Amino acid sequence: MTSIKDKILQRFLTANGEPISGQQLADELHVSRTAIWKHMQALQQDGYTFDTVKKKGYRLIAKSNKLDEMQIATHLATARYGHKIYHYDEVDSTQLVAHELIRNGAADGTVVIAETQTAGRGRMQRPWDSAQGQGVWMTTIVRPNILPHQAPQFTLVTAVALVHAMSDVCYNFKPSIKWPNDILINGKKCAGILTEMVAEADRIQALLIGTGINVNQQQADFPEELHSIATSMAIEEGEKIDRAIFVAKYLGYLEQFGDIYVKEGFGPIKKLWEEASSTIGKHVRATTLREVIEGEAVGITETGVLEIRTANGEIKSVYSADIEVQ
Ligand code: BT5
Repeated sequence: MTSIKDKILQRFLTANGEPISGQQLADELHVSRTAIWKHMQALQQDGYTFDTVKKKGYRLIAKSNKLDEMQIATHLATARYGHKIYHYDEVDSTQLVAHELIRNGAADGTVVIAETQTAGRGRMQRPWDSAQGQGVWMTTIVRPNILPHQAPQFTLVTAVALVHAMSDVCYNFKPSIKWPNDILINGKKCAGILTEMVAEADRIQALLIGTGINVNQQQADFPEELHSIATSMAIEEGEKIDRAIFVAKYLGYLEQFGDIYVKEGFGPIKKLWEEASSTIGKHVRATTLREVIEGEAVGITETGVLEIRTANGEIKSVYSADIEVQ
């Protein structure tokens, strides 16, 4: 249930800068003016700035920098995804919080977002740099009716959703997908996807779609070791991006493409994926847990597996790997 404080915020976020009086809010929400005043104080502590317009009431003049539920909700146009958002200032990892929520029965489309993570991680427990307030460090819990072996395909569904959302809010670059889980802009990594699953032998209980998206960092915000390989949407766009609008768009595409995938299979997603990929046709070096495979990335299969043609003409299937594009 939406709290009174959130309802007040919602009114201001959709008032387009017009003033709203305390009395009007009190009447609409059936609470006292003192209660309204207390909630306004709390909103100011959260980072929202209001001024008072004589005889007319309060006006929202600056939003908080935080990626809280209400800011996303104002832009959200989904049937399920993002209807429940857990927002934190700091967590160890949004994946760990999501695991706990799944144990407690969290619904399809539940989202966990943090302003920063102290133990954000990539695949194989690699550290993930999660600059305070600058990115989208987020896990979406999805409960698709698919089999456990299909889970990696959801990483590709997510990648397609991310590039579509980025292209909706940015105009100065074209993001591309590096198989399987990276989004690149001008050759540098702007986002990474970590898909985890809670499953029984023949049934998925839930997928945890972790997305680390560099949104508003400047080059100096990245640690030294990432300078040559990482970038952000703001660096490439040349201006700051509204994270809430971006997240709402991403959730919209994730729900849309996820539903298409569950209903129609991987075919329609494969087409969108190929349009956005920068891996196909390139000479690549794939490091899997067992071997290193070098050759031309010729395509992905109907199930999302990468196929590489080696120097002796053999086609090798790669299910999971780190890819260097040469
Ligand atoms: C990934 O792993 O790319 C998946 C990253 C997923 C992070 C999200 S954040 C929300 C959710 N909660 C979590 O704890 N995780 C998820 P991988 O392909 O293994 O890439 C990891 C590598 O990317 C590291 O070894 C670094 O080289 C590099 N890296 C780390 N932080 C980065 C950043 N902010 N931007 C670009 N590259 C980064």
